[in-house]
Amino acid sequence: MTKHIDEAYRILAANDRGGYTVPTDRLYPFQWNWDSAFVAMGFATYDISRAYRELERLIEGQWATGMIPHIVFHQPSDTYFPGPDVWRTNHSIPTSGITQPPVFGIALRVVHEAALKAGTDNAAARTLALFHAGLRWHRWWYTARDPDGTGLVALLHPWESGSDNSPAWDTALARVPTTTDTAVVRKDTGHVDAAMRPRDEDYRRFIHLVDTYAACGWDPVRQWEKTPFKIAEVQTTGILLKAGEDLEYIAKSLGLTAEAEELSRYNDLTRGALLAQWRPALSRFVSRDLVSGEDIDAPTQAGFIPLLALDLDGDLANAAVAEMKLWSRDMRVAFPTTKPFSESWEPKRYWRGPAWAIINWLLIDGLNRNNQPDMAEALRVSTINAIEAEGFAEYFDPTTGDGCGGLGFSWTAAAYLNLLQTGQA
Ligand code: 9WN
Repeated sequence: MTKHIDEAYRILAANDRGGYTVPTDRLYPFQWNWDSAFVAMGFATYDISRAYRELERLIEGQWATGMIPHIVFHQPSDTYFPGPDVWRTNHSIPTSGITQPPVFGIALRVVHEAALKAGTDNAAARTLALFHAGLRWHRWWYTARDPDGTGLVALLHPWESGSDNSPAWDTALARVPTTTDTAVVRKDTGHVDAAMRPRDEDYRRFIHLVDTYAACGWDPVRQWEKTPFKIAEVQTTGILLKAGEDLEYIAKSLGLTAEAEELSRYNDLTRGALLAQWRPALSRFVSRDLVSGEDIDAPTQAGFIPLLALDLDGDLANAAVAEMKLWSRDMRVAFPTTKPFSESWEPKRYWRGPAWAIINWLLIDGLNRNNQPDMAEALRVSTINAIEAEGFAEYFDPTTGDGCGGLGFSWTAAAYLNLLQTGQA
């Protein structure tokens, strides 16, 4: 165990580019939004000042609208596509033009509480500045990505989900043309096996959407009108609600009454909306395609992420867990991101089947919240064992346990440190 803890520290140090952490060398040479939030929670287990720094560097990229972009291009690199020239966002620090799941608020509470416990210098001031950035981002979600006030927030690009090529997008993405104004010159397949990555056709559609939004001048209202891809999504909304609860908690602890009330209103709205996405026949939550108006019933991990932010009735939680057990049965490593042996299941292809340590982390927290300690513990042990056997891989083939994708991965190191600590609690 000590050997692996040291290796986790070594990876986080090796991926440090000056106060921010790249997901892994070369394949992802910039600062990614939700990666950094997980990484900050990893740092919070042993270096609280560095944990704050990770979040502070991320918000250097925050837009005037409040959006925190999915990539901040602090320094140039030619090992990743698409770079700033494709995004054309004209931000003073180059950034992408889309966002990613708002794990930030969850991370901020973890860092804040660790700082209070350790008596870290300047903790209150550092938390306060980050809290305001987080609140501005949540306001952006509720205006730009839920203009009708439904309580569910929408994604306008598969990359915003963090689960880029999930089967959940297949139907909606098929409506997006494969034509692009930009040359698609992939770099990812030069770093890892193409069979583990999204297909070329997916990339062409991803870039078509980037071209469309660049042509809208990245104006949220124009994008909302123009987009052929608009998904009210339960994984992101579940994360937003948990982060909203954590920001509300911080607001109360800092005596920010008006801000706490504002967050509480958002949270109440979303809690009801998310609960309404439960489908008893499927024993999970479903997203909605806002272009077709239809439920997205593709069986993916996203259907269980709302447990993170909801206190479900016992029957409902038991039904979700029974379904999760069914998906995990006979898997060497849980939790598969697509239901095993379903039509779209591909155990090695990125978000179409593999198990990811950070997804497990969110699921474990959701299971514990909903009084399911046995399943939570099984998943925690399964994740730790996979990492100790295969190293800090980007993700794992659930059927064989093989580590896949990039190696020396920052969020896998952070997950390992966090999951060890959860077990000691
Ligand atoms: C696009 C960095 C990121 C993760 C995402 C993961 C992958 C990027 C890509 O890598 O996405 O954002 O180029 O494939 O899907 O979750 O944040 O680790």
